[in-house]
Amino acid sequence: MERSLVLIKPDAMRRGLAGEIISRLESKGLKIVAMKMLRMDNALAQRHYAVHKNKPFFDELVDFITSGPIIAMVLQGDNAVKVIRQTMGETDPAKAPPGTIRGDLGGDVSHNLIHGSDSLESAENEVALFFSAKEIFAPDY
Ligand code: D4T
Repeated sequence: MERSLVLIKPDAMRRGLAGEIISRLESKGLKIVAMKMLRMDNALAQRHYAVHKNKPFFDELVDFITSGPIIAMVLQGDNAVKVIRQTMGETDPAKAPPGTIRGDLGGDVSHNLIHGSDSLESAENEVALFFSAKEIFAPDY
């Protein structure tokens, strides 16, 4: 079983899509083992997106992710990282196929509703940025 970090981004919160996104992920059999609503500050955004530091879109990305509240969740299940990425669809919603969160709910490449860790290694690091060990439940509740 894997654990991965999901962020429901400010655009999804503003559009009232949090419930739909959570529902799609739970329906895939993923279990919510941690969850909180928060507004990321600049320092947390810089750490979370550190790999994108030199990208041309970095400042816009940090401004957007800190622009309003988000929901951070840890989801656990078999192949959680891959299942979440498949359920999200491609980064650019215009390229994401129907049936995926981004393909069905839209947006654009800078406002694409959801973040999911892209590897097991990133998942471990990202989960630790948002949650302490005691905030994460065992999945057999
Ligand atoms: P995240 O990291 O948010 O789950 O998105 P992805 O894993 O699908 O996409 P990514 O790492 O390539 O990009 C990180 C983040 O940057 C935004 N972005 C991306 C942007 O604002 N402009 C761009 O041109 C690109 C490529 C969207 C997601």
